[in-house]
Amino acid sequence: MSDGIPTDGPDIAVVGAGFAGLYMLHRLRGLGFEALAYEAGADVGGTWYWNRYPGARCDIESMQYSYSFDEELQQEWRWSERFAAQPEILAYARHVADRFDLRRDIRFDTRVEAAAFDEARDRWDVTLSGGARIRPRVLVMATGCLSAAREPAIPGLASFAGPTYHTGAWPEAGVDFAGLRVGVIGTGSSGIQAIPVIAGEAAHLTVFQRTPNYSIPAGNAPLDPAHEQAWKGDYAARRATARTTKSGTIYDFSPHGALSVDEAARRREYAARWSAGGANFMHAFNDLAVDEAANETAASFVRERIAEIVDDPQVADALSPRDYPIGTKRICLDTRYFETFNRPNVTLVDLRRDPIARIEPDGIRTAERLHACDALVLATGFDAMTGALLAVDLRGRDGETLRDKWSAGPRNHLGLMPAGFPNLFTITGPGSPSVLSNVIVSIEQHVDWIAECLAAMRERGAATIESDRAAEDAWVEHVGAVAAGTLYPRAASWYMGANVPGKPRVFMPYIGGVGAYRQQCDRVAAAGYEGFRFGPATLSAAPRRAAS
Ligand code: N01
Repeated sequence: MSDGIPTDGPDIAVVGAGFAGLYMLHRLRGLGFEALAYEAGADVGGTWYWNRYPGARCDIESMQYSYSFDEELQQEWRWSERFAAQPEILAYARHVADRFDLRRDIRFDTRVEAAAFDEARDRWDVTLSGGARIRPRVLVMATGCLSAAREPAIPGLASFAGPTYHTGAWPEAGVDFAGLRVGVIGTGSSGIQAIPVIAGEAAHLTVFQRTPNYSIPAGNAPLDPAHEQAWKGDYAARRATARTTKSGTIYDFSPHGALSVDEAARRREYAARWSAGGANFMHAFNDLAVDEAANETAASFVRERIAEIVDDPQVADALSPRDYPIGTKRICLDTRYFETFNRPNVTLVDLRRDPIARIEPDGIRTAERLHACDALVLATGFDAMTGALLAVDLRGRDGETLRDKWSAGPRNHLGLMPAGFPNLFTITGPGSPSVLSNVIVSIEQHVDWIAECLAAMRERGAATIESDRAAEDAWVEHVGAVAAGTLYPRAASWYMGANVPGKPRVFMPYIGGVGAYRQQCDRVAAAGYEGFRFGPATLSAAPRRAAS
């Protein structure tokens, strides 16, 4: 396949072997399709393969952040902590790959670089790293929402004399910060998790913060065996409930609005949830995402806790978010994050007051002075949701590029398929609940929908499926309208594309909720894939069954 002459390759190509790619491969195999996955990394795990930075940990509880598709799998796997750390989640992904014998159909260290739809053959012409080409009928993008790491455009970054690490592409061998002066740029979820751990290792840590973030104590602890048993004894029913919720996660949802109770009751509720830890805090009242005054009660409660925890009032003030509603950027969960700023070896640089001028060989120069660093950590996030998709040169009908099609923001039907790109599915793509949900719940729903759609295609003898432009227009409008009814667009967040210079400001995920979204997808399928069009098989494009 390396001579540049297109060969057929698998019938279905899955791009990525993270949680989405692994389950997609398993489902396709179960349906008798011939599929291969192509993975840029050397192993499975996706985001949990690349994000090995110190302190990396899930912010959804272990008993909920796992696959539900196999009862034996969910019964046999044992999580050790309430919130699993990256090595354990990666071990879980590896276990799944081995248990279901998926590795034989994954091509590692292979990046999908380009894919053009060949209208004469109804096949994708896909170029892999190294120049090999394959011609699958169907392309499933399981590329993840937070997988295109973003380096900041700070002058002089390349001139830094010491090593520079990005949290989203951490060295497999780990990094020893002992005795070093470390600079961390960025205080999103990644920075907030890494900072306390690096502070414990480094001689000195300087944190460069542009925007302070709301963070709630995770309350992580060894997993309580009684809690584990309660879940495992009732797993199927709890998973079914989770699928009907807004975020695909069971929380202690309050039926009350924040302003419907008096201040003392409100504070009691916040205090109880703050000490229990976790994102349950954000469900203390049912209107925090939509009512500004309600939201402010939660935001000010967090600011008060920061002021209590941090010894230096000036530092506490700089760490206190004020200019966007709580929860409209992904809420962070931490382990002694604010406490870290009481350590004598930690300095906070408030970039809003003292901005970075440039990076020099010896460190970071702000308007006021040079902050000497031996190593730099970029916790600067991702070109989220669209970055990994647009990193592949995707061309649909008439040679239209996805980059052009999405130049004013992502467009697709149901978050599953852009019009003009037949047989191209996106798992947890923009326009679907994806990053606003327990992503494994959303992955399972998308994979099941796509698998059943492909089976329906086979049944009909169709060669192609593609979404209608009118259906796409209606969906994009709906996604925008639902977001506009919330406080989310108020924050300059990566949900809005605001962290990438020049990226269109569009609220990308679907905020209508996992339960409501699933119903819409199911309704579309039950109505014969309403809003999608099947194309007839041509001789060269007839669907194939796997030999096995
Ligand atoms: O990235 P981010 P992340 N100069 O984009 C700063 C998931 N996740 O990797 O806000 C100075 O949130 C930037 O500042 P500002 C989770 O969904 C989950 O932390 O743009 N600073 C910000 O502080 C999360 O939301 C888990 O002003 C610059 C930071 O870098 C998502 O991934 C763990 C800068 C980037 O924050 C992304 O989180 C980790 C510059 N030029 C991640 N450019 C868990 O499950 C950027 N910044 C717990």
